Amino acid sequence: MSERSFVMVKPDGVAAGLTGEIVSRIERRGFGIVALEKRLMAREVAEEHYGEHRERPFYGELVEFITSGPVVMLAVEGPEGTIDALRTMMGPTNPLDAPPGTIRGDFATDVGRNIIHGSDGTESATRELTLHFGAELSG
Ligand code: D4T
Repeated sequence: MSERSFVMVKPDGVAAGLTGEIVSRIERRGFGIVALEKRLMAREVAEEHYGEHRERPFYGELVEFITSGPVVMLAVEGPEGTIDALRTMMGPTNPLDAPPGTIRGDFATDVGRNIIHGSDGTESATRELTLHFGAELSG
């Protein structure tokens, strides 16, 4: 059984020149990169992407931030468990809680600027891959 996740280097990660480092870590770990694209996320797409946070106080800033510059979107494939393994590589949402060796623990300090996103389960992976790449890449 294989599994696909949606991974995104956020505008802060792209601006900091971390795209290569992050893609390299994912590749060296042995995961497959099925698709990779750098682009600006449209506002409507960002609102949909973060739809579950619509009622949270930081929603407006979240949408502003994610559309503030180009992002690098990836469809990443590996064996069952890949979605969770990628989240482990990223570290917790708040980079100050993220241990060294994780992407956030090595390169970020701010929860609102935490440089990377990865789907948090199979349902969100399918939803996000479909939203950003289309249904044919969703797994
Ligand atoms: P993303 O979705 O960006 O990978 O983040 P996580 O999956 O790790 O965490 P999340 O969905 O809980 O949060 C989404 C996004 O909101 C920002 N955020 C979060 C924030 O700015 N302030 C906060 O208090 C929280 C909880 C960071 C990630």
